[in-house]
Amino acid sequence: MPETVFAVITVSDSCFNKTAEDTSGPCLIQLIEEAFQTSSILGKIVPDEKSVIAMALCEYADQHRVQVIFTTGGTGFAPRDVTPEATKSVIDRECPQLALAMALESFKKTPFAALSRAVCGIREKTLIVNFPGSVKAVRECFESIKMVLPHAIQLIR
Ligand code: MTE
Ligand code: CU1
Repeated sequence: MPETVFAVITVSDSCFNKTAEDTSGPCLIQLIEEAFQTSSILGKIVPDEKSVIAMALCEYADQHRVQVIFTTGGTGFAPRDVTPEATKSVIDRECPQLALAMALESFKKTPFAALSRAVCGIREKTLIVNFPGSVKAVRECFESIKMVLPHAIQLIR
């Protein structure tokens, strides 16, 4: 079985422009390292542009053939929050219950979970999971699905 390879895409205009520091991407990388004992984690920062996000997703899925791509940011209601639309444009199959699992756990923490439009889906053999942009949300959402990820990865390949 090939080693599981992950990718983390931080979706944020301000992090891309370097007017803000990316804290959620590094946090997510650390969570993956701890949970899966791996350092095979690719990562990049992209602006809140649907086509650029979609291109990054396709690059990791089609060229690097990573098993799971996590995105952080751009799931909310602001005009430039388009990560879910970019994700929907590249997936073959949606995984609504994975998003539901995150939402149910998130509602135990905050009613503002209602403001995330996060999408999960599969492109060929790559699982794509949207997380909200804050470190707090990334920690909570990762925790809520990490237990089912190994079996999910096993089923997809
Ligand atoms: N989900 C969890 N688990 N914890 C959080 O703190 N924050 C919410 C929501 N989901 C939050 C959460 C908030 S305040 C917003 S605005 C939305 O995610 C969208 O965030 P994003 O635009 O950074 O993706
Ligand atoms: Cu918010």
